[in-house]
Amino acid sequence: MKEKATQSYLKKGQDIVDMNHKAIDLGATAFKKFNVPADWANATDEKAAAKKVGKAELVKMVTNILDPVDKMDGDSLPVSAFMDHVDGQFELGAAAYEKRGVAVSVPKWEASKCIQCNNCSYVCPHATIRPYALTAEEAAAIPAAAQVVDVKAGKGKGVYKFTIAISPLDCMGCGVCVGACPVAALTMVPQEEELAQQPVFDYCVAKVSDKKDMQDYTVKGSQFRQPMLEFSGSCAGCAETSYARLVTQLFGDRMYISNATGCSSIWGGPASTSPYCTDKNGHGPAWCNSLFEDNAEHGLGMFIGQDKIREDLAEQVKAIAEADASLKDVAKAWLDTMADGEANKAPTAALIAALEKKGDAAAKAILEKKEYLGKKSVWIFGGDGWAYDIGYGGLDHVIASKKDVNIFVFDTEVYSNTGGQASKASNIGQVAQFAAAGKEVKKKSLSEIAMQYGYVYVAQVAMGANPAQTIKAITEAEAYHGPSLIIGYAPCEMHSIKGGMTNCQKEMKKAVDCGYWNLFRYNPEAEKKFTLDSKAPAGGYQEFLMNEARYSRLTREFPARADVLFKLNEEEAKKRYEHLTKLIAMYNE
Ligand SMILES: Cc1ncc(C[n+]2csc(CCOP(=O)(O)OP(=O)(O)O)c2C)c(N)n1
Ligand code: SF4
Ligand code: SF4
Ligand code: SF4
Repeated sequence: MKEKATQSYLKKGQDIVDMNHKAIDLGATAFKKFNVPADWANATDEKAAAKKVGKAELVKMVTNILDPVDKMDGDSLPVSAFMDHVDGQFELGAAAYEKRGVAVSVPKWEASKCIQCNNCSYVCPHATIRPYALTAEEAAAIPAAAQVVDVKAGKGKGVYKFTIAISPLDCMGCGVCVGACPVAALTMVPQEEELAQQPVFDYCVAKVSDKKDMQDYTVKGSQFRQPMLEFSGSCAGCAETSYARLVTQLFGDRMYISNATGCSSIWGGPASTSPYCTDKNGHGPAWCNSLFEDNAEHGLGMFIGQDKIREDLAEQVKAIAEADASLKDVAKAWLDTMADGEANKAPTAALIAALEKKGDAAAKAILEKKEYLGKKSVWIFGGDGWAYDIGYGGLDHVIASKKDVNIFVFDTEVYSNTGGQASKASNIGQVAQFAAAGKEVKKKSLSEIAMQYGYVYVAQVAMGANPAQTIKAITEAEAYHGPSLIIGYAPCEMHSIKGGMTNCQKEMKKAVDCGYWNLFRYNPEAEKKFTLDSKAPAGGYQEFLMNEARYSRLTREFPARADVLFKLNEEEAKKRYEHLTKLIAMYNE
C-alpha cells in the first residue's frame, strides 16, 4: 500500500507521501472494536421525511427522479418518470432538497466578534453562509438557536437586526469563509454540533423578506441579495462557483446562461439536481448547456432570439401607445429604458399593469409575451479549455458581433473537468496532461485579443485578491451595451495548492501580489478606457509557484528544466506587467 501511495502522491510532495504512510500505519493499529447492537439485525428503513414543500412541479421532480438518483438507484427509473421533461427542461432549485450533509466540520459564527462585513458570504462557493437583515417581528420568530444582534453600522442601523445563517447540511466544509473573516468570528467545529443551525437557515430562507434598502452593488450590499446558485456539487472551495454565485446575486432574476461543457456544466446542471434556483416571484437564471465547441454561438443565439421578440414587442408597444394616449407615458418609459437592466424593471412592471387594465386584443397580444418585456442579462459561462481553445473561434465570432452578451471565463488554467489537460491558458512550467514535463510556451493573452476590437468590455479579476474590483468589473460589463469578456482567475483542486482548497481565495491574492495574475478593466464607454487595478509585483514569485504542486512537482521530476522554465515564467510575468503599464497611456490618450 505504501508503495502505491508513494507512486500516487510523490508528485504532490514528500510531506503528502509521509502523511499517507502515517495514515496507512494508523489504519493498521489505531482502530477500536465496536460491537454492532443485536437489534440492528431487525432494523427497518426510516419513515420518509416530512412532506416536501415547494412548487408542485419541483416537488414532483425531486420525489420521482432526484430522490432515487440520490440513492444511487437512478438505473431503476422507468422512461415514464421523465414524461414531464421530454423537451429537456428541468425545474430550478432541486439542489435545496438534497441536504447531503457531507461536511465533517462546518463554520460556527460568533455574533459578538462579527463586524458584519459579509466577506464570508461573498466568498462561499456553495451559498451556505448568508447574512440576513431582519425586522423586529422576523427576529422575534426566529428559532431559538439563532444569534441575533443589531445592525452595527451603515444602512439598516437602528432599523434591522442582523444574523448570519449557516446551513450545516449543505455546507461543504471548505473553510474558505473562515479564511475570509477579518476578525476570526468564524471557527470550524464538528457538523453535529451545529445541526441546530439548520432550522435557523431554513427559517431565514423561507420567512425573512428581501431588504431592498440593504442591497447594492458593493461587496457587503451584494450579499443581502439572494444567491440563485446554491448547494452545487462543485469541489469544496471551488472558485468557479463563488464567481457564478456572485453573478446570480446581481442579475439572477433576469439572467439567461449558456454554459460550455466543463466543470461549470457539471456543477451547474447535473440532471436533475439543479443548483440554479428562483426567487420568491419564480424568477431565476434560465440555464442551458449546448456543446463544448459551440457555447458562445449558442449564447449568441439565446440573445438574438429574445432580442428579436423584444424588437417586435417594441413595435407593438409604440402602436398601442399611438392609438391610446393614456398609455403614452408608460410606453415611453419602457421604450426609453429597454437596453438597461435595472432601469427597465419598474417601467416593465408599470407597462404590464397598464396593459392588463386595458385588456383589449392588442394589449393581450403583447401580454402573451410579457416574460420578454424586461431587459435580460445574457451570460455565456465556460472554462479556459472552452474559451482559449476549443470554443475560441466561436467566442471570437461572438465578441466581434458587437451584441450585448456577457462572457465569464472561469480560468483554472487547465481542463479541470476531464482531469487536467493543458490549455492555451496554462502557463510556463505548469505540469498538466499533454505537458508532463512542464508547458514550454506562455499563456495566451485572450484579454488583449478581445481588447483590440475596441468595442469589447474586457476585464481580468480575482475575487480573493480584490473583491471590490471583481464586483465593479461584473457590473460594468453587464451595464455595457455591447459584448463583454471577464476572465476570472480560478484556483482549482487541480492546482494542488498547499493546505488545500481552503486557501483558494488567499491563493488568488498571492497570485496578484506577486504578479502571476493581473487585474485590469478595459471599458470602451469610459473616458479613461484602460484601468490597471493591480499593483506592481511585490516579489515572492518563485515562492508562489512552489506553493502549488502543479509547478513544484517539476522540481522533483525534472529539476534542471524546472529551474529554467520557472525563471522564464517569472520573466514573462514581469514583461507582461510592464506591457500593461504601457496600455494605460496607449488606450487613455
Ligand atoms: C468537442 C469536445 N471535446 C472534448 C470534450 C470533453 N470535455 C468535456 S469538459 C472538458 C474540459 C473542460 O475544460 P474547461 O473548458 O477548461 O472547463 P473546466 O472544466 O476547467 O471548468 C472536456 C475536454 C467535449 N465534451 N467535447
Ligand atoms: S465552509 Fe465553505 S461551504 Fe461551508 S459555509 Fe464556509 S465557505 Fe461555505
Ligand atoms: S466575514 Fe466575519 S466579520 Fe465579516 S460578516 Fe462574516 S463572520 Fe462577520
Ligand atoms: S475541479 Fe476545480 S473547477 Fe472543477 S469543481 Fe473542482 S475546484 Fe471547481
